[in-house]
Parts: sequence; structure tokens; C-alpha cells
Amino acid sequence: MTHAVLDRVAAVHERPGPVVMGVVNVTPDSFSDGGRWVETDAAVTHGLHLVAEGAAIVDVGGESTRPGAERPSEQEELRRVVPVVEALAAQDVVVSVDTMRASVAEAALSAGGAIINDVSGGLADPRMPALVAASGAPFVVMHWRGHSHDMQTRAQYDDVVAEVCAEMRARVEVLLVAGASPEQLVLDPGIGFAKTAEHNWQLLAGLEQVVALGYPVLLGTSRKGFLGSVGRLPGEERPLDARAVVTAATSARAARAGVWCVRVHDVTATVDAIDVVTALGELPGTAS
Ligand code: PMM
Repeated sequence: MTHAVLDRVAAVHERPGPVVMGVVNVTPDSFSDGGRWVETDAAVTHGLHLVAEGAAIVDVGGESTRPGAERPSEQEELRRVVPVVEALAAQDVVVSVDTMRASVAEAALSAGGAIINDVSGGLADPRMPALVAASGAPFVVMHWRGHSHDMQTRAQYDDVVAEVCAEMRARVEVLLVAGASPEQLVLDPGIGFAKTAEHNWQLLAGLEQVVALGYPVLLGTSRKGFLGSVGRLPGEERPLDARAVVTAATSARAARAGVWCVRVHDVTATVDAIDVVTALGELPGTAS
């Protein structure tokens, strides 16, 4: 059984392969697009542009999670996020809200948002699991080990794929005990969150194990640091606006692994990459 919102996403998407979630960060300081969409109108226009490019979901966030980032107040997060969610939802866009606060998630759902995307998987706010259960909305359970200001000190694993899977399963248990239903849950290995570049590559290589947990999987690699530095000498990173192609290459990898959704800033490049995987007959379950 799937959730009605995920069925709606599939209907909007109208094509095989992972659905594309376009990112709108309404923040002054997100690492990849901070400061560009802080005004409500600019954020809404950008969200609609991402939909025109092929995004089936627009993810609206008001808190930067870049390594080292400090948190905005709850009031400030609400001020940033709610008007954008409301305006996009009014235009029939499937909106997810990228928040770790139950209050912000609740306000966003009331404003027409459809999906809660919590990078802490419900760990940051003890009220989140109850809200997930009460709302019935799809909930992205991302793997997370602590807030951004010091998360990289927690990037320690013996077997990153196995440990991330086990920690996500533990979050799923908590959410189910709180009354959420399995159809609501989407898993995300949390690329870049308490992970080194090597951990990120190991998780990408092991994506099938995440998919095998039996829930839809969301993957967020877009423009992240390990894609800036891949193949480059130290100090010669790709600039943020030159990471669409490397991001699209990871979207192709995700498509082959059977991921449900990829969260990206550059929608066109990722749609193109998924089209190639589809044409090759390399989507799981479609081999000829
Ligand atoms: N990454 C960021 C923000 N939100 N949500 C999910 N589910 N998965 C991610 O990997 C993720 C996320 C950080 O990236 P950004 O600052 O460029 O949005």
C-alpha cells in the first residue's frame, strides 16, 4: 500500500524512475543557495520554475543545515517558510517542508504543505513523532546524529552502510510506536550529515542495502562538498554553481539502485540523467 500523497506525486511525475524534489531554501545562509530566495516572491517564483523543469515536489526549508550552521528562532523559521508553502500549495504544487520543528511542520501542513522532511528523523524535537502520527502526512526519516554546529565530530563508523541502516530502523520503530503508519515513512541516509566524503561514497555504493529496508528512499547529494572535491586536487573544488553534472551522475546512480526520490537544486540535469538510465532499461524492475 502507498500513501495517497505519494500516489499524487507519482501522478504529477508521469514518468518512470525516481521523482525529483526541487530545493527552495528560504535562508540567508544555506551552503548552496543561501540568500538567493529569502524574499517570499522570489522563493515562490523559483519553486514554480523547478516544477516547470520537472520537479514533482518542492522542498521548502527555513533553516540552513550546513556544517557549523546556527539555528534560526522558531518565529523566524515560521516567518520564512509558511508564506512560501502557502503560495506554492495554492498553485497545486506538492510541497514538502524541510524542518526539524514540530510547530513549523504543523503550520506548514495547515498552510497546504503535504510532506514533512525532517533531517533529524524526529530526533531533534520530541514532539515530532506525535505530530507525524496525528497528521498522517508522509515523513522523511533522515539519518542524523546531531545538530550542524558539531555534527562532523560524530562522523565515526566501522561500517557506515550497516550503521546508518540500523539507526534508521531504530527511528522507524520509534515512529511506529508513536502511532505513525508504515505508509507514511520515507528513509534517507543523510548524505553529508555526520559523514565524511568517504562515508558519502560508501553510502552511494551501498544504496541497494538502504532500498532493501523496504521503504521508499530519498537521496540528497545535490551540490554537496564531496561532489565539489571529487577528482580535484585539494583547494581546487568545483564552485557550487558548477556541480549540476556531478549531482546528476549521482542521480543516475540513485535511479539504478531503485531510489524513490532525489532532492536536487538543478532539476534539468537530474531529469536528463534519469532519462538516460530509463532509456538504457536500467531502472530496477524494467530490465528487458
Ligand atoms: N540535505 C540538506 C537539507 N535537507 N533533506 C533531506 N531529506 N535529505 C538531505 O540530504 C538534505 C535535506 C542540505 O542541503 P541544502 O542546504 O543544499 O538544502
